[in-house]
Amino acid sequence: MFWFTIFLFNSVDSISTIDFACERETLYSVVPKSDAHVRFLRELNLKNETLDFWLLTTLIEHEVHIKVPAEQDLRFQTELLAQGLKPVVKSSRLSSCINSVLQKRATKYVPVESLDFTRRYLSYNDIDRYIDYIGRKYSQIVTVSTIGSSFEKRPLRTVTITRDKSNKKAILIDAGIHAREWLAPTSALYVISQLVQHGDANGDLLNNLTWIILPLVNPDGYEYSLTRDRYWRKNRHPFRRCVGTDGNRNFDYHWGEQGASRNECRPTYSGPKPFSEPESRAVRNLMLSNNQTVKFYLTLHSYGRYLLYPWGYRKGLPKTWRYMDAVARAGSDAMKLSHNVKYTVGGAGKILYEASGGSDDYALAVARIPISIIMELPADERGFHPAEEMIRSLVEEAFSGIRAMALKMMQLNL
Ligand code: 0X9
Ligand code: ZN
Repeated sequence: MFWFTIFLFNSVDSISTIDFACERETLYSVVPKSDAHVRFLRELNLKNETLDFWLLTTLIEHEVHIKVPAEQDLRFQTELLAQGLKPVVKSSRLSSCINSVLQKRATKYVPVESLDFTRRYLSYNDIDRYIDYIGRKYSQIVTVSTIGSSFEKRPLRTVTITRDKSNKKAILIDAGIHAREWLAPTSALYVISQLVQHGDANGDLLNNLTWIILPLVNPDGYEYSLTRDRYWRKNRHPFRRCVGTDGNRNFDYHWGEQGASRNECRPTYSGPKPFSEPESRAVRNLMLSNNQTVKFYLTLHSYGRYLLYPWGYRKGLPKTWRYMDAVARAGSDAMKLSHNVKYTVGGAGKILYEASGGSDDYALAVARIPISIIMELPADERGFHPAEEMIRSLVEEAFSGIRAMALKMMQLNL
């Protein structure tokens, strides 16, 4: 471990000094070949607190990605080899430290009309400025609302897009509950831009549908991951020993059961009680106050190219899974056609792992939104932060899937 001292210039031009540890870490890829391998990896995830599973599925022959700190490296390799698993180094130069070029770019002032989130990752402030701008410039079809605030008091803002106020069905999209999944808020912004700035090409999506979009559920975590620790996942609520709750373990449906940690130092900490966090409460209120019209809840995450539906807290499926499967398959077919990519479709608990307290399960079971889907967007070899040159094609791909899912949902009698 080595220590860096970083000088940050904040907006009032004073200088603050922050010391933090830059861990040297390795990202491994492992491919389970049997059920025993899958079980072993799942148990390793539950028992070893220092490993960070970036990609974990229960499917044989599907890659699993694990970030391993330097001091654990030898033990990790030995344990896996003993099971007949061959860990392959995907990246040996990972560091949670922020790349200063990226940081400077994210904080550089750019006039709002020129902000281009398809070419670089935006800071929280820039996302907020863009939302404001869209609200002002397209006020005939866009309403911007503040639906709550984050733990550190950043406003949580939705963009509602509707052409016809008497609209019947609505789609609710949120993104960025997990801080480090930068492509998720970026894709939500891209959906907004396509609908409002390219409304002519997307008339079919606006005619009979209202879009309610919350592009950044966890702004405190997002900003922290952009400026301090790029692999930060949770929000920034401080507890006695560690910081942060995993928002996607904090919803009150089978809260605190499988796949959610009670340890506040773990990336999947469920929080001290259901809805202990302002961000998950804001999403809940948004679902409940619109549940008469919202027929489709789509939550954007990364990574792995998955379209998944409940249940997440267990392996089984709800009675209505076929509707969600049809919508998800429309999305994966469209992306296969437009970008020749393969999305895996199925139940979240079955395909990934069981994890309770997720927003997707809550949407279906409690808010009674009939179609609830989690979209795990793609990565490149850098994992959560694809190269900026890749952003455009990745968000275009995502939009082609989202457009097809919205159209499919409209055909269903929900
Ligand atoms: O673990 C999660 O929260 C999601 N994966 S991620 O890599 N983006 O963290 C998957 C959640 C699936 N849904 C539920 N388990 N409810
Ligand atoms: Zn996520």
